[in-house]
Order: sequence, then structure tokens, then C-alpha cells
Amino acid sequence: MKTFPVEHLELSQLRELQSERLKKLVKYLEDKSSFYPKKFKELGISSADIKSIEDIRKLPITYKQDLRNTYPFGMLTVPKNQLQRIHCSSGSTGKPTVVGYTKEDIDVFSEVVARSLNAAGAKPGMQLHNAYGYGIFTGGLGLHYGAEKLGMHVLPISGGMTSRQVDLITDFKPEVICCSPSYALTIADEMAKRGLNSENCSLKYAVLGSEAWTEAIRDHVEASLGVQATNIYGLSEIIGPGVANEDWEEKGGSYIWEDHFYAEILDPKTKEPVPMGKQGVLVLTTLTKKGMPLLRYWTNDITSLYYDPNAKRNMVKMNPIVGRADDMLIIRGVNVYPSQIEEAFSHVEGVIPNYYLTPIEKQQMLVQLEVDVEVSRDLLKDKNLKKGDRNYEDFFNEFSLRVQTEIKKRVGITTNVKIHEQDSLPKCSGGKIDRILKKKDMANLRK
Ligand code: DLL
Repeated sequence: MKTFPVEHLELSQLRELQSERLKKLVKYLEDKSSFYPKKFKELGISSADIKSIEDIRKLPITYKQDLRNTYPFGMLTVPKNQLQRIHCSSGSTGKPTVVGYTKEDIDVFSEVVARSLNAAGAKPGMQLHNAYGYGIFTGGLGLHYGAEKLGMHVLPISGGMTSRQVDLITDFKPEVICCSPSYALTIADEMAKRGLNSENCSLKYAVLGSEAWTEAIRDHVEASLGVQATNIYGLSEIIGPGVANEDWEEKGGSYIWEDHFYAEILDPKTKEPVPMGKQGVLVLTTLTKKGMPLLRYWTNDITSLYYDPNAKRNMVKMNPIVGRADDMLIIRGVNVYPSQIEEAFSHVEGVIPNYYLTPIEKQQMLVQLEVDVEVSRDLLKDKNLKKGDRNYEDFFNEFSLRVQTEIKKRVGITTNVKIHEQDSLPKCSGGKIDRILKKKDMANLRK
């Protein structure tokens, strides 16, 4: 059993450590950054104004656009030849954001991922089946180094080739798996088809992240693989995976490793801090990074923070990310995040949370949300329903009404729900999945 004493610092000691680190960081940026000194000047501040972590509010907010404007290496604070690694964010539009790591940064990265895996239930000696993508994406290598640091051994399988993944899980018997939650659904489904289930599968823990997910997926993955599934959160700009992780016995919220990453929640409009427990945009400061430290980085991820009085560790927890601020749909005036729809699925037995959402626009307004989701093959089998039978169509109509009612109850909008048999909607084939479709893609899906 490996322990991490820093996780148990008293709050006053933690604040002292954060204050020392922030003071040092601002001085470091004053000396080494070609970006921040200009910002400090604009705000009329200098390192002398930063006396404790409370003064973080005086510092400038950093946006993704700042990283784009300085592409590729303008945010580095060390000469490029002092880097040990470069990763990029998985942004789907425009230039990627580039992150440079020194050797010390890689050590911090491994340390926070080791802590995350430990919180997720993993132990030295266990095998990690690492199905996060290896490459410029931070998931594969991030989890790899962290697992080795914890004393695990890693199968660096990366994402994709699901059938081979299941062969190797069957043969090598790993205790821990990590991948995106939507890929965990795909793997679980392939395992079910081969007769592997919670009884005969070696896996005990699943460490899932890189996209928003909810209890609907947790319930399904835990039941089908017989694992305890926890959330791992992170982003390339800050370090990669391992900014935060749930504890496998507590769940519900993820510890932010706040000796390295100081978290604030800001109001998306006023950019002012919101009270503890209130939702807003997560803003993170890297307190210890050397290659490319960031002050108050606007993650665009919506969540809230809380201290859990019954928690095993003394660090702040973050609620599950409801979505990115730019993923919010406004359907007939109601704000909707895809994760809220996904959450509603967990309240209807038999729904497989493999789903797609299609917003329908009229006169530049979103007026309808089409929902395509699957029903479990076991449920159809239990009810002895087969395509072509008289009661098959009645069941699908009744089931879609149940899903629609649950969404209306929990999200407040009336949706048009189409139920599909399990296995008929496209599955996640590796990394993150985009669950929002264009109208023509939805039409293809329903052909
Ligand atoms: O996705 C790092 C990562 C790899 C995290 C593996 C966890 C596991 P990026 O590609 O830069 O980095 O994407 C970061 O993904 O701002 C969130 O919007 C989203 N995200 C990451 N983890 C979670 C999570 C990696 N657990 C962006 N829940 C972030 C919700 C997540 N969203």
C-alpha cells in the first residue's frame, strides 16, 4: 500500500504551501515568461503584490486563445532544449494547443496520476490495461508513467481494435482498466458477447475520463465488468489526466490535487469567484510547473467545488463536469447539457447509454431535440420480443415514452425519442466520442 502524506495536510498547512508556491511562481513568470509580464503591467501588479494564495484574484486569467496566439512555443518559460516532452490538446478546430514539459513536470505528472490511480483503488503489483490513446494526446503516456510510478505494470494497448483488447483482458487478467467512459461501454459490450461478465472477468477497477459522463454509464460499466469505476479528470494545458480523481469507496466527487493545481470557480459572465458549492467555470493555476506554467487557466468546464467533511483526504472535491460551456444547448429557451439527458437514462431500467442527440434548428433557434438511444438486448430477450412480432412495436413505443417522460421530468424539455436495439447505433471505437449529431447524420442513423 502506497501513501501520499500531502493528501492529509491540515487546511492551514495546505494554504501555506499553496501561498509559498504561488509567490515563487509569479516571480518565476516575471523573470522567465515572455507572455505574463505584459499582462502584469496591464493590471498594474508585480510579484510584490502576491503575498498569499488569496491574492490569486489579482492575477490575470489565461484563455485558450492566448495559447493559440502564441502558437507553438510562445508560452514556454524554458528554452526548448530543456524540454523532455511535448503534448497537444485534442481540440477539434483550429490549431492545437501545445504543452511543453520539463523533466520536473513529467515527475509531477507521474506523481498526480499515481495518486489518482491509488484513489481509484489500484495498488502496486496490479496490471493496468491502458486503453487510452498513446500519442500527442496526454491520456496514454500520462496514465502509463503514473501507473509505473505507483509500482504497477502496464499493458500499453492504446485505443481501438476492441476484439484484441478483449482477447488480452481474457488472457492477461489485468485488475485495472483505463479508457474513455464511452469506450468502456464498447469493451463491456464485446465482453458480454463473449460470455465474460462481472463473475468471470479479472477487472476490479476502471479509471474513466477525458469526457463528461454520468451515473448512467457508471452503473452500466460497473454491472457488466464487475468493477468499481471512478472518474479521472484533466486537460493537456494544465498537465493531462490526473488533475483530479474520485476515491473508489467515496465516489460522487473527484479530489483535486490542489498542492499542484489551485482551483477556482468563476461566474462565466462576470468572471468573479462564486461561493463554494455554486456552479461555474473551473479555472486552474499550475502551482509547480516549470516548462509552461499557467495562471488562472479558463478550462471552460462547468462544475462546482466542495470540501467533504467525511472524506479520507483533506483536499477539495469537484462535482462531475456537467459539460463544457460551449456544449450547452438552448432548446426553446431551456439550457441543456448532453450529460443531463444521459443522467436521465439511468432512471429507466434497460436503457444502454449509447446515445446521440440531434438539435433541430428553425429560424436560428433550437426548437427540438431528437434523442436516439439503445435498449438492452437482455431486456428484449427477457420479454421474448422479436422484430416482426406484434408486441415488438408496442414495446418500443411504450419504452420511448418512458424515456421521454424521464427526460421531461429531469431536464424540463419534451424530446423526440427513438429507441434502437442494442448494437445498432455506432459505438465509440477508441477515444472521446461526440454525441451531438447534425440532422443529416441523424437521418442516416434512422434509415
Ligand atoms: O482529455 C486529458 C485526460 C486524459 C483526462 C485521460 C482524463 C483521462 P484534453 O484532450 O486536453 O485532455 O481534453 C481536456 O476534456 O477540458 C474536459 O472538457 C474534458 N474532460 C477530461 N476529463 C474529463 C472528465 C484530456 N473526467 C478536456 N469529465 C477537459 C468531464 C473531462 N470532462
